[in-house]
Amino acid sequence: MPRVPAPSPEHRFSFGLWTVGNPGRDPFGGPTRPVRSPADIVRLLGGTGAWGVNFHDNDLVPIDATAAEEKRILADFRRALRETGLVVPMATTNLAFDPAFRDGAFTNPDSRIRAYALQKSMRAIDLGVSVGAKIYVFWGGREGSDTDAGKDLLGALKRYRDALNFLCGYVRDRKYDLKFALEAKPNEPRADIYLPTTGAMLAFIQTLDHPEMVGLNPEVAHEQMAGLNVTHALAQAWDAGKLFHVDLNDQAPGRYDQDFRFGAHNLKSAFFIVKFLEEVGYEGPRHFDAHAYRTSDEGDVKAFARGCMRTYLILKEKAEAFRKDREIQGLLAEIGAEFRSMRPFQGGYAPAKAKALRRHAFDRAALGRRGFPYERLDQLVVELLAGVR
Ligand code: GLT
Ligand code: MN
Ligand code: MN
Repeated sequence: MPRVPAPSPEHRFSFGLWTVGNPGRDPFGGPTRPVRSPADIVRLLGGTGAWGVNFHDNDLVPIDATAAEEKRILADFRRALRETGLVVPMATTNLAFDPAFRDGAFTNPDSRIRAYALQKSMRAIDLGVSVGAKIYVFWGGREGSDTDAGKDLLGALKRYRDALNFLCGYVRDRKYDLKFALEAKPNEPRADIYLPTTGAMLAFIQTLDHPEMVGLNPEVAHEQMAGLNVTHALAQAWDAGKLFHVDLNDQAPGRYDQDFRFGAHNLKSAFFIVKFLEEVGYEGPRHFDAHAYRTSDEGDVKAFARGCMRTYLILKEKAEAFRKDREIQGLLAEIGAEFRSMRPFQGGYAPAKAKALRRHAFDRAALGRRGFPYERLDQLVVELLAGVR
């Protein structure tokens, strides 16, 4: 068994204040853990090997804070960052909690609420940039519908677009070094959330005024809630040059938004995620948007944070073992073997190629007899993950 390194800043692991700071509230019961101050959460993370801490504006500064309170909170937070060496890679706006956002923020039918959402976002962007954030996430949890009666779907998309265009303009005007990352989710808290998947958002980005400023923050659990394969979503985002950030966690199919510890439910899918990110050379934050079980006490919350990072690093070792495994590589070579006779037909279109290909005689029956050794390969992956290989 290879040595698993301890998590350290070079691994670029980050957590949100709302994740490790979650006091264990759920729709059926109040907190089971004390509410910690932002500075305290930073100190808790400081001892775990994490690199970064992210926040919503109101995780850091309560929505009703006075200017004096804001100043004190920020001074404490900055001191904790200095003490621990943690950085702020990402920030975001809370456009979900306040009753004003009950029917959405950027897509709200009420133009006053839309304008307020823009004002809140500009202020939150200023706050994030002031502590070093380079990525700004937009998760539109309330942008959606519970009933489509009364919903203008095309109007909602237009408003969403207008809001992001406005905020891109703001960032450009201010000359901030900041990129936007959109995060999809199919449902919860709305019955249906607009732009429900990473793929839907990818298409939407191309309709914005500054698509180069806007990428994606796919979340493992959110794609899984939609019944999709998150590694495929990551691949499409990467292929488009849009994988700006990633929210790692876990989820059982067909359930509510569970936000489990990374790898807690489906270790094999977690392996394919890590393998993909490491193989392509993803250099962004590895953000764990996950929550400790409500049953955890504070000590167990630390174990949760360490668990997320340790599982990632174990799976990274396993990805390396996969790459070095001769039997596995042999099967991959067999699957991907090149056929020289097909070379004349490869590459881009050319009239001569098309002519030759039209004339070529294929042995369809022989092609139909070819099998692929995925059973053998998958069992080797299982054995690798089970630690018997
Ligand atoms: C909220 C949501 C997450 C988002 C966060 C960013 S807030 O907890 O469930 O998936 O990433 O707004
Ligand atoms: Mn989630
Ligand atoms: Mn998330």
